[in-house]
Amino acid sequence: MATSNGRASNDTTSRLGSGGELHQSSSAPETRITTNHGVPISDNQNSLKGGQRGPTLLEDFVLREKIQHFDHERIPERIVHARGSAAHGFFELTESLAEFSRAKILIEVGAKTEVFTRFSTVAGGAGSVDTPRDVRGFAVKFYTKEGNWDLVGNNIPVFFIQDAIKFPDLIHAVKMEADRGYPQAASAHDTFWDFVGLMPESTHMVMWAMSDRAIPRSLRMIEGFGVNTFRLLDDEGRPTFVKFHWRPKLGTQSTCWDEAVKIAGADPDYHRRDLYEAIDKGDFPEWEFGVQLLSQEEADALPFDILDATKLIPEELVPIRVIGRMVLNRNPDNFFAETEQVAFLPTNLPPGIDVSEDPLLQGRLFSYQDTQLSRLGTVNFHQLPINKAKGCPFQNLQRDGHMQTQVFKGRANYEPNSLSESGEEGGPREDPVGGFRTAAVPVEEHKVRLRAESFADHYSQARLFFRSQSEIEQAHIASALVFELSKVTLEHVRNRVLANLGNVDADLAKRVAEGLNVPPPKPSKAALTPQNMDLSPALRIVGKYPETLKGRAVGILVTDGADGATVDVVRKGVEAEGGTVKIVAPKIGGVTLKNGKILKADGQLAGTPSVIFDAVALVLSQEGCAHLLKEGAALAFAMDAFGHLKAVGFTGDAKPLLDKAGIVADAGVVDLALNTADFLAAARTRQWDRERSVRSLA
Ligand code: HDE
Repeated sequence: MATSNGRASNDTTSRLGSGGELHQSSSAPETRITTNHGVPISDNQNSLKGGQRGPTLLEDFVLREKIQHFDHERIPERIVHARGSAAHGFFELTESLAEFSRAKILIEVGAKTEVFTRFSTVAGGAGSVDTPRDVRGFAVKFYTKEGNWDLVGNNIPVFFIQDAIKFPDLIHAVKMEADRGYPQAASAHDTFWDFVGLMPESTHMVMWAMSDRAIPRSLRMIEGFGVNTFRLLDDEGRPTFVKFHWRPKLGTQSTCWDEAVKIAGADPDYHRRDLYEAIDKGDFPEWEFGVQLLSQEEADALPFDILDATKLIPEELVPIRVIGRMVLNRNPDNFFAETEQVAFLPTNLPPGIDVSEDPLLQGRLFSYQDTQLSRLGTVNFHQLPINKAKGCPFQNLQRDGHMQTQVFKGRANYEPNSLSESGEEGGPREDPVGGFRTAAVPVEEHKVRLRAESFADHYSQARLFFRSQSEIEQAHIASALVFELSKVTLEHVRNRVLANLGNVDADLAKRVAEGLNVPPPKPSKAALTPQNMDLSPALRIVGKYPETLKGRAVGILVTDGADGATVDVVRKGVEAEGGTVKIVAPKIGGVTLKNGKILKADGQLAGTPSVIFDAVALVLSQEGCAHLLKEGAALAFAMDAFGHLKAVGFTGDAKPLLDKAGIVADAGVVDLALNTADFLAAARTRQWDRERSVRSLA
């Protein structure tokens, strides 16, 4: 019997009635598809028509509701930080700050607070790629007992601008150009460099943006910073300035620029997948949480203004005190409901944590609440599950608004009121002692539109950052500047940036000018003569964290006839250090090893390039290698791994492929038959000594 969807009616329970007629009873209510209003649907395959080939009928509310909901599923993406990836987890306080703050989350050692953390790029749209050269957002929502605390930071401790009023200009300049709609997710274009060249205050951040910090290997391997200066307040309201820091247990690691570009093509979701898969397999990323604390006197004694977001406080001047840890241990259940709808507000501050007069932060205090209204479409976005305060009750006398999900009882929607049964004052009231209080700091009395004189030094810390870098990292900064400025079509823009670089470091300006093959212009006029600050090695990446395979991935390329024992030794060594091994083969079905066993592949060669791994091993048979010599993807696999300074392990039969790929012997190219330990040691880091032999650096 033809049924509505052409399928045998085996999808409902059929039974014969007393008269022998066929009854089809419906499936259990909780398993039925319904309309959004609970009406069970009989057919989700066909719209209602006038006859099998007739017109669809307007009365088909099932079709109309479904299509109409679909038409309105997208909401405006974030105006910046549109592309993000997030996870749930917990924060645990390991050392009390009771001496400085009354915030329970900073006092109760051992207490665990639920968090939701969203990492993001800044410039690209929601559908752009994970590995552009860009800042990474590092936003943490702590669901504390005293209300949500949103620490909305970045993976770079300073920012491009000093005053919030310039933020729309900065973002307009860095995003795709207004007339042509490109480039997507890139700073290497005219408008960005025109803007930063005209804003010397951005120079320090430009150094960071051109450093390897902006091309992270993984979101699990980035540092985080609150950027702005905040205050802690103790019970008596005594303020202490504070800077917040996140330090990844896996260490900070970056890619090479060429690698980042290729990853963007091979796997636009590289960071999102890396975070999701690590958590999914129980490899939970963890960060230490640290603070830099200083009194007003200590702040006044510094040679820069801590209210200026283009300045950092070198750790060598004010050490970072580790007081807690964050572990991300659960993936979102639904990307849109959680990662897209989460709303971070720097104004979400529990009692005992307060803002400072940093003009950048001051502007942020307005912007986030405001932007959620257009993005989430209601003043009640705090009632969405992901935004709802969890660790505490929330009540007040605010009412109504779109999507009001709370059903308030009684008439008292104002305060004070005396409408409770007993006639006394009823409903929630302010708490002068336990409620949030602002630091009672003095403010000047004149209204002015002025930039503080103490903000005028735009080059000393840019110089500090550049000169504190290792030689390798300095070369990467210079090369990134050459790459980016080579994409600038306006000579006067390039020259202005070069002139500013002349105030950072004359040698840097010279190297970049040579890289562009243009004469280095005179340094631009600096408002204040740049000072040589004591270097801060803590600002480096290279050499700052232990070399490790933990959280890293090694790709083993195999062919038929490969030696299974070699694969096993490499796999065991990598996994023993907390790394992951993926088997890559010409076909996804895998290969037949020398011993006749089948080794399944995790990835097919053409779709699993070496750029997604931290190190590679080529375990090939002679015949298998002969085949791969004609396979471009295999050559690229080997060449890119070598070119990206990765360890390359190989079996003797793989030598022809290494030779054709131009791979020459060095400490990172290891014959696995001789010594797997050397391969594992090399795989824990990048072969920096190789770099100058594989690419010209500025
Ligand atoms: Fe943001 N920023 N920002 N920002 N920001 C936003 O709010 C803003 C700045 C940061 O994963 C927006 O919800 C102003 C610094 C992150 O959802 C918006 C200024 C830092 C995220 C906004 C800044 C940040 C945002 C857009 C200059 C590091 C993503 C979407 C004064 C401390 C949060 C949104 C998430 C998002 C305003 C500069 C971090 C437009 C006005 C500095 C991590 O409100």
